[in-house]
Amino acid sequence: MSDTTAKTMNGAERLIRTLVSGGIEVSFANPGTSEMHFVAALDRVERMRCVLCLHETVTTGAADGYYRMTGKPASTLLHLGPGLANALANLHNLKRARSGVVNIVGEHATYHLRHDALLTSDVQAIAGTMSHWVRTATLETSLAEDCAEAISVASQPPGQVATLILPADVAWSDAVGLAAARPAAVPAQVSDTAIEAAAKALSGEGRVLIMLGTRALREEALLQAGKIAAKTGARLSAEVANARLQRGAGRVAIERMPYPISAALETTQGVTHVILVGAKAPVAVFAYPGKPSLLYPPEAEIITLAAPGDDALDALERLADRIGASKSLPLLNGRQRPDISTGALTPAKIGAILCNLLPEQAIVADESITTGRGFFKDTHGAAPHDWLSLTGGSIGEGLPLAVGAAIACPDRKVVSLQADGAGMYSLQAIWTIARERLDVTICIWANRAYAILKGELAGVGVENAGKKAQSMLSLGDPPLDWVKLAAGMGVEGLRVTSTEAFAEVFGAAVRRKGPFLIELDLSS
Ligand SMILES: Cc1ncc(C[n+]2csc(CCOP(=O)(O)OP(=O)(O)O)c2C)c(N)n1
Repeated sequence: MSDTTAKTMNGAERLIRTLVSGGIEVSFANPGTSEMHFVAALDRVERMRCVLCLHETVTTGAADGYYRMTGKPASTLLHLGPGLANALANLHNLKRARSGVVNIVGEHATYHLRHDALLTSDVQAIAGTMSHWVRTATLETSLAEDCAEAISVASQPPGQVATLILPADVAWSDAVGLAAARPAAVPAQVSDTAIEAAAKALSGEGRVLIMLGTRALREEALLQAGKIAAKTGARLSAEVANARLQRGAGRVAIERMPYPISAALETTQGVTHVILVGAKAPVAVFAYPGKPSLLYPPEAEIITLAAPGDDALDALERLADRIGASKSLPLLNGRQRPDISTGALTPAKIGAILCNLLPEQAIVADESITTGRGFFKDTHGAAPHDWLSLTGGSIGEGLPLAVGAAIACPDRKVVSLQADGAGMYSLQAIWTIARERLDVTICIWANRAYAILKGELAGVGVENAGKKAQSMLSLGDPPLDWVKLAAGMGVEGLRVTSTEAFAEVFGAAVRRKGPFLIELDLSS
């Protein structure tokens, strides 16, 4: 940076240089007029990779995938209030994943705002709903300092949303000064009191559930949790949806909290203590008439061993040590190779194929919804891999997550497991996958329905749904043609209708490098 400190440059260039010097080298962008100086400055700063996304929901979903895999924030570039509004659904998922991002939103020039031109809106208010920190840069203050602060905020463990609003005249005016982002705080060590409280619960008579989330789902932390479970008989569970779970053969066996309330309650029946490690105590995703919201006995004691931003590995190691579990043998998944030869193309067969053929160190971006209900269980014995799920329930993040993960980890295969309805929210991501030549195999579960909502209709107590109601849950007329949609965006693909064909095409797709889409016709 020193060579550029004294040089005159505009705010946009100063901003990009500050981002790069703060370790932010990827920007997921969808610019407009007010961001043109940022776009122009890209050619003057070498290390910034700017990834064009054709809808803003792709930018924030990709930034989430990138953070989950690198632990480093990316930046976005969004166009005024409407661009930010388009980005919010996946910003919500990103925030729920406890990821960090420097969310840059262009704004009208400061002197232009009072004229209420047609793209004017309350950007600060829109940003406030999904951000931990919002700042509008001004001509009077230092843009570099604002940017450095945004980077620091975004990097605070476990990760935060920092929104920096950039008026066009701040971007085009000269900006001086250098600012360095403060190093991110390291995850805090938990207190001895927290270790003692957890140890006491584990040594008592009761039934203990250990809920693991965030960093506690990484391989080494899971190993410690597995030792604690082996020693004490405590049950381990991940949350219903998890940002990144390291799993597969040779890693600690762990289930997720089931989505259906009755199944979740079965797993927590009789639990007297819930120990939280980077996770929240489980609650139902929705309320249903006559069913509880809490997914554990209300009288159970909740003990927080580690908050999501704390050092989960250290906490689990100390706890294992404290209770004498350091040498216990955890239950590990064995490598499984279920039969995949023939039979109808059912979800169970698909799960078996995934278990056999997921490549070692694959990154799975899972938005499978109904078709994929069993995939998590089906793939415990797959080769070791990372599993990313939809953390905020706002559908349309699967394909963008795949973009971010593939940019974060160019040497690993990304496998996108995608329900068709959810896929339509952000299919523009396929174009970015093609343009950036990302190593992603996309599997589309084409059941041509909002299948999950059929069950939800019954679940909330609606009996005898009429034709109009049923038609709201059908995507069959006209049928979506994903192979053509992908071809139209530069990605090759094939439709398969049999188990044999899926095994063959998926196997070939994951062996070669580069994008490929497989549409599985599950409509019959
Ligand atoms: C942003 C957003 N809009 C709407 C919903 C409500 N919703 C939940 S699931 C679903 C349909 C999912 O259909 P599909 O992706 O095809 O999955 P399937 O159940 O058929 O496997 C909808 C519309 C949501 N969760 N998020």
